[in-house]
Amino acid sequence: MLIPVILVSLIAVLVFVILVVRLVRGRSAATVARSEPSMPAPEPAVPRGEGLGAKVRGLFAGASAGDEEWSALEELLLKADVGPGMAARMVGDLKERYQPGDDPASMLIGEVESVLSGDDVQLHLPNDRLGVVMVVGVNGSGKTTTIGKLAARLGSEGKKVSLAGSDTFRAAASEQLDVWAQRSGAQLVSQERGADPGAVAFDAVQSAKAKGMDVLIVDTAGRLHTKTPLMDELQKVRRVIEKAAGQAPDETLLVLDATTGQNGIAQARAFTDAVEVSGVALTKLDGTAKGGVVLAVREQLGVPVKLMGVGEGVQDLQPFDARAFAERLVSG
Ligand SMILES: Nc1nc2c(ncn2[C@@H]2O[C@H](COP(=O)(O)OP(=O)(O)O)[C@@H](O)[C@H]2O)c(=O)[nH]1
Ligand SMILES: [Mg+2]
Repeated sequence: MLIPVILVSLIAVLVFVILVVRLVRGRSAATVARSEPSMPAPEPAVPRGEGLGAKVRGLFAGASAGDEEWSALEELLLKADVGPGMAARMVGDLKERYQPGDDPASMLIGEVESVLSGDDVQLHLPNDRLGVVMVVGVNGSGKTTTIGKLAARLGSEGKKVSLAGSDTFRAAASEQLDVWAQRSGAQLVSQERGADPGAVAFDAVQSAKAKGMDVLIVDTAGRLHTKTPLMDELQKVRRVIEKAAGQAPDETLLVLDATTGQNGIAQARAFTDAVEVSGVALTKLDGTAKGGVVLAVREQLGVPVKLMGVGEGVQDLQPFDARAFAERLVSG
């Protein structure tokens, strides 16, 4: 009687032990399976790297895209000099459209492109009279270089180009402009250092008109933008051009160094307050700078980028292209 009872009890204990062991094994196997990626990640449309795109993709690599990820994305955009208003707007747009599995870096490229693609990026120059382009910006931003490249481009389109050396403040300014005039086949009007910048502009307009030139590009001084006399001087040059040419400059280009970051906003505002800026030429995009500041300038001042400087050579000037810019900014 006792033996069968013991036997049944033993079998019951054995079955119980086997069941427990199986359960524990199954659990740990499930844990291992969960911690390993079940599928290889799809190949991204944008190459991996240390750029903004790689960081954004890293952010969204986890399972969820919650408030934390979105505010981290906003933080990344701020670090890229995109500016607070624009960063908030872009994050808001992306948040609305994002679906799990989407590539956030590709979406960001599309977003930047769509923010900028409605802009009028053409230079509006007349065909039937002298067109005047006034170029402003702080020292070293790349005004003279950009003028040289632009002169070469217009020249290659068959236009007769004149340059005015209204940066009479710096000693080497007119020699540098002269080098660019020769390189680009443009005619130069300049005077000695310290001459009145307005007088140079006036002479240059008269001379260009008399010679039947198509375009006159006016170089200006760019010493520190915080000093009011420079802005007064630029306003005067603009008035003189208006008087001599019969109308305001057809284009007033603000040259902005892409590496200046948020400082670029303060600079841009000082110039747009003083003279009517019609477009930005963003220089030094061939370096490490990605030019996120353009989005901030675009948002806060409403001025479109029309030209991109991508090097020091005569050919290194490109018309602004929203898609190319967006790709450069995000995937760098
Ligand atoms: N790498 C690079 N250098 C540039 C570019 N544009 C201008 N520079 C350089 O920036 C420096 C200042 O340019 P400059 O035209 O003299 O500036 P300005 O003082 O505004 O007339 C020069 O050494 C130029 O060669 C650009 O697009 N890329
Ligand atoms: Mg210069």
